[in-house]
Parts: sequence; structure tokens; C-alpha cells
Amino acid sequence: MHIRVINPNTTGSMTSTIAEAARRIASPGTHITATQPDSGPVSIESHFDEAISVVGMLEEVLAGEREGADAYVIACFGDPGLLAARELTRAPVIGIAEAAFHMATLISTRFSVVTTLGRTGIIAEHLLEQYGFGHHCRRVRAAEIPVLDLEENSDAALVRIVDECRRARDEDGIGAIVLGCGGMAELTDTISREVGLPVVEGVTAAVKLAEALVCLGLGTSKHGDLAFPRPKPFSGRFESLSQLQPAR
Ligand code: 2AL
Repeated sequence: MHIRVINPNTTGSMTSTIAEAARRIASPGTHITATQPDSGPVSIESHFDEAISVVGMLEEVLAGEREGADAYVIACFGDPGLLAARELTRAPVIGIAEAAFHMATLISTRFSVVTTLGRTGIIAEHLLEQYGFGHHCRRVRAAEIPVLDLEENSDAALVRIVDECRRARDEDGIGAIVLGCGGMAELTDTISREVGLPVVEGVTAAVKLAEALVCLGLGTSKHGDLAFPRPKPFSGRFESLSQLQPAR
């Protein structure tokens, strides 16, 4: 089984962190390819960053279709472009936020999310409502660290995240914590040990859900709004997307 894990930002060191976490959790027969767009923001911390990142992320899905990927993971906690990506393939496409929310509800009745910045926390709150997880989530908390601090200032970032997770444990009345950034993929065990609660991390959760769907023979439905986009001319810099043909 080939799972293509796409980091929608362009920071290679974060793609490596995500790849290592994905490979550590993957089953022996699963091959993980980790990629990132050529162009786009180095980190995704706003609606603008998300919007710009989506085109490069979708190009990575199209490249995966040419290689015959069996499933895709979108490894950014805003799940940018998730439904658009699903339109491009019959394979399952899993966003790390939705994966983590689903897993958290299977092991607890209430969870809190600990993410990077307050403004990305608001994006997570929108997703919780959109996905129907609003009443499972007690609180979305921010450690107030820029995403790239996870790579460049990692010791200080970990201290702030652990502190926020402890506050969530002590104040929110929760059973589990969801980590709210793809760049936190390697921190799960440490945080769980420090905080003493189950910690759900999206990249690893998404890889296991992708494996499960592929094993069940389930892929993205092509009936209704997730059908392949209708072929049409694209102009200007997107001309290469004209007459897009489904790979399978
Ligand atoms: C993210 C993420 O997972 N990767 C990134 O660049 N921005 N989202 C977040 N909430 O920190």
C-alpha cells in the first residue's frame, strides 16, 4: 500500500518530521511518500496562507495519481483543500484535523485541542463545527508559538505546548488532548508522558485511518459532489490544468 503524505507548506524539515512520524506508525506493508509543494508559504497560519497553499497541495495529489498512490494524507491542521483533493482521486484523502477529531472521540467523551497560534485555533474551531465535533471539544487552546518555532526553536516550543496541555488537563474537564499542527508529529509520546492523558496527533491518526480505508476497499465516492471535476479550459498560469483527466 502506498500512502502519499502531503505537507502543504514548503518547509522541508517539517516534511521530514512528518515523514518520520508517518513511517514509524505505518504497518510493515505500507510505503510512505512524503512531499511538499514547490511554491507556497513556508508555514500555514492564516486563511490567506491556506488559500495559497492549496494549489501546490492539489498538484501533489495529481502527481500521486500518476504514481498510483492508494491514499493521501493532507498534513496541515486546517485540512486545506480537503474536498478539492477528494474530487481529484478515487483514493481516500484524509485531513489530519478530521483524523485526530475522529480518533479522539473514540477514546474520550471530551477533548481539547492545543494548537500553535490563537488565529489558527479559530480555524480549528470552524472545522470542529463544520465536521460536527463541536460538542466533543471543550476548548481550543493556543501555545502562541509560530509554526516554524516547532522546527527552529523546538525546546522552547515544547515547554509552551506541555504547559498548555497541562492547563487543558487541569481546567477543561477532558479525557484526551488533540495536538493541532502537523509539525507536532514527533512530540506525541513526550507530551503524553508529561501530561498523563491520551494525546492524539493527526499525522499518525490519518495514516492509520488511511490504512483502514484501503484495507476495507473503501475510497472517495465519485457519486455527487466529490465526482471528478468537469474538464474545462483553464487560462493563464493554470493552463496546464485544462482538460484534466482522471488518472483511474
Ligand atoms: C499548520 C500545520 O499543521 N502546518 C502549518 O504550516 N500550519 N496549522 C497549525 N494550526 O499550526
